[in-house]
Amino acid sequence: MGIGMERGLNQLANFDVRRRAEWLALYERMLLIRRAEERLAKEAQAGTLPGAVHLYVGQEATGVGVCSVLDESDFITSTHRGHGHFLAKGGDLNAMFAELWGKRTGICRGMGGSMHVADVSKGILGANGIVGGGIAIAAGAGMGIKVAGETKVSVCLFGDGAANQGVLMESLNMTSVWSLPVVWVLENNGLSEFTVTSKVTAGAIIDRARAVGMPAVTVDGNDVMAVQAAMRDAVDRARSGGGPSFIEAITYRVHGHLEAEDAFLGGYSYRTAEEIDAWRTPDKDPLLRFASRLLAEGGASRADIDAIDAQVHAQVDAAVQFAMASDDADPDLIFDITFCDQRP
Ligand SMILES: Cc1ncc(C[n+]2csc(CCOP(=O)(O)OP(=O)(O)O)c2C)c(N)n1
Repeated sequence: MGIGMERGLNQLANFDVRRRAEWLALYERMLLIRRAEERLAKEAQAGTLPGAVHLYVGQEATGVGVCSVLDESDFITSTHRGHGHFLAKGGDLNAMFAELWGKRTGICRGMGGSMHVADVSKGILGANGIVGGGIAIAAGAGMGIKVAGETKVSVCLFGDGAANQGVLMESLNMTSVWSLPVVWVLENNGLSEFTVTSKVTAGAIIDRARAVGMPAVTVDGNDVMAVQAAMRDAVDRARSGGGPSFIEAITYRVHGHLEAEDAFLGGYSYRTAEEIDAWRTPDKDPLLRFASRLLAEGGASRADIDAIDAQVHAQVDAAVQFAMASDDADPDLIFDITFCDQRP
């Protein structure tokens, strides 16, 4: 074999090794979100988890694909369904669980709970109990980046229900006019709480971005590689001064709007069991799909996948133990945090 050919084969082998590691890391992150949330569902059902939780199960490929092309210093804003975004952007599982259990070791010292997980040191500007609450924050973060002359990116993850908040049109317009480094990621799961979004939404949401001259694409939000590719284009555009972009990721929420939603619904149902099952199949579920691709094209073996599963299970168990063993949040903190040192 000639030296040139040998070098070529080595390069190919290096590329494959790198790709295998990158793909396994994507799979591991999606699985961490899935297993963490399945555990939360179990704890909620057993009555051992306080408060309401809105789970991201089924949408993991969107959050992970989006965050896989971001640096730690880039910003994301999130939603009430924010655990997956937090973990995808590198948030700490122990600190997130402790936050959900209302403990001092929580990422917000137990004062925020599930709908307010945030870690500004990792660019996670926060989940948000106000639907659409992250939209203007993301636009503002983009403005801050531009004023500071930085090459960072601000990403807004929001739902199709949130798209009907007026602030979206204002923010799309301003980020477009001022060419701000913002990526708008619509996680279109077709549902807004207990309402099918198409019943309350005129036209296609993506056209609202096109109306302000913004590049906009629709991708399969359950295909982590498709999301990653669209994000790469959008982030390159934003970092190089090309302004905002809009990505619509088509996905589906497999769990209820919140755990134990039946207690709210009182017998009413807004979707069928068949519809939910259709999104759990190997050709729809983001984890099953990516596991097949890893085995077929990514150089991974069944043993690699099983090893990740075992490691993730252990990580989730350890996080529950950490949360439960931590001290409860200090109620006195409310005066330092909420009222900025202004004690009554
Ligand atoms: C300002 C505001 N209005 C209404 C609600 C109640 N609410 C909570 S979630 C939700 C629907 C959100 O749908 P979407 O943005 O598509 O997100 P998804 O739940 O599908 O992730 C509504 C109306 C709220 N939390 N805040």
